[in-house]
Amino acid sequence: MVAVKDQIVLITGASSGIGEACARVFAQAGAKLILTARRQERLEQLADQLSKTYACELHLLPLDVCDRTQVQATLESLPLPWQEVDILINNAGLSRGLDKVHEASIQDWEEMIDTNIKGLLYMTRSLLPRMVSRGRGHVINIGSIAGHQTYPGGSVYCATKAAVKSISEGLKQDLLGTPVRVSSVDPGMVETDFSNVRFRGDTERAKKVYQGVTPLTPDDVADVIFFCATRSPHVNINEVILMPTAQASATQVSRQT
Ligand code: NDP
Ligand code: 8X3
Repeated sequence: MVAVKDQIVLITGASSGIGEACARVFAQAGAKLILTARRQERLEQLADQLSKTYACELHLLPLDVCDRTQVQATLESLPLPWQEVDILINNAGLSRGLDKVHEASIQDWEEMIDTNIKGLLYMTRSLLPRMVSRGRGHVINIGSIAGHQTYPGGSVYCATKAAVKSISEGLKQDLLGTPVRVSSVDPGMVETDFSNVRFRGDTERAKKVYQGVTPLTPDDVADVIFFCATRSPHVNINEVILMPTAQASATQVSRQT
């Protein structure tokens, strides 16, 4: 196992769910964290807890990953001690709606494509050159089982996660011959704000997604991400698919009634 102590880890979508759980795991292990998301106050609350509990070094970067100009400008002007990012965790992402293509909102599609695909690419394009020139780095993309299997009403969200899968595979090929690693961590059902965001605050509908099931927790996923990040430098975990024991595929879930 390789220690992440004093490594700089940049986590997108650190204000909630899987990203927040990653922040805790890496903070506990002594990493230096750059935490990004749009909701600055949530980042500040998390930073406050982490610095009190783990005394870790933190840099907060309120950022909309969809805003290409903002992403480029912000990452180009990172303060000197934070410029050498060792691990990029591309976690920011969302789903909107669960509608048939002929009925869905085009605005919802744009938001998912802009965040899950273009946002991930902007972050990667900004940070990867320095990893390559330095000869050290790791990009960890959060995909989904939705990138492996399409489910009814999920065509565009699933397409965005299939794109993440292709981008991870392509990156692995592009980076061949460099020491920079690429992993894709692809979870099934994880209980976070994800369904609340998908159903725009309809908490009853969101709760039903996890009814009668023990879903994955954000910590379960953060554990796997941490595992990928801490292998020996010659080991690249390409892809991990994890799902609750009570889930067999995107559409097959065993519920206790
Ligand atoms: P949450 O809704 O809890 O977290 C999503 C995070 O993404 C938030 O921190 C949010 O921060 C951030 N985010 C969303 N849009 C943007 C944006 N434009 N710019 C910057 N940050 C943004 O959901 P999860 O933790 O579940 O989701 C994390 C990732 O895991 C996503 O990529 C999701 O697709 C994936 N995933 C989730 C699964 C699940 O069942 N929950 C299963 C498989 C994959 P803010 O709003 O403050 O900007
Ligand atoms: C999130 C999991 O199955 O709701 O990516 O798409 S699923």
